[in-house]
Amino acid sequence: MIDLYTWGTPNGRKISIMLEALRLPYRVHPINILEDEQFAPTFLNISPNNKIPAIVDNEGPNDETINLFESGAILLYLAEKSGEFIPTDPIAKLDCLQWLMWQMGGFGPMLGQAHHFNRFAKEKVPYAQQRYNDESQRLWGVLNTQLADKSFIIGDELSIADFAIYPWAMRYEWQHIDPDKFPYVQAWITRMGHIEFVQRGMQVP
Ligand SMILES: N[C@@H](CCC(=O)N[C@@H](CS)C(=O)NCC(=O)O)C(=O)O
Repeated sequence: MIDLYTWGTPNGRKISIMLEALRLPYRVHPINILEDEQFAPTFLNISPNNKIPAIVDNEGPNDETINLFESGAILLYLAEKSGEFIPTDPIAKLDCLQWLMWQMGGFGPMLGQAHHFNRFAKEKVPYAQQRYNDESQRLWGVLNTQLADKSFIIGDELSIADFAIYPWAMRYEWQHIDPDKFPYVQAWITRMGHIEFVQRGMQVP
């Protein structure tokens, strides 16, 4: 059984989408980051960077219980454990990994900063808003180009790259993004939104 420590944020939902997709039994442990529960010592034992998501799998490699944090590492772990949502062909696999890393290094952190300065900053900082809104526009443009001739991020097959990117794209209003200006992303969002396990994963916790 997998224990998922999460909250209703894009990074958390990457993992609930994956677990729903794999039809694996899992228990959800909400960590209310608005109440600083991510700093509780019991949680820090699992996620030393005090952030969700994290998992505990009592059927890990070598039959050991493993704790895992960082959503990209968790997605990769679950993909390799199940053999699903990651290509076996080495070149296609690299493509999947580069888009996963693109999300982990850019489409998450930069959009996260846009969320912060557009919605949560205690004072208005126009320079920061401009910087991160411009970067969000640029990243959405990159994604739009990638999706111009594909159903999913790396082609015809769904992969962990889709699961990593989708929950962030769904927060477009917080990024001051008009999805109509990115028609290929918009079409992919619609496609993803019709998948039942994606819908379920987006409701967790
Ligand atoms: N690179 C990390 C980022 C995780 C992250 O930023 N989690 C946020 C919620 S989306 C969090 O737990 N924030 C609490 C805090 O910063 O104290 C991952 O992808 O897992």
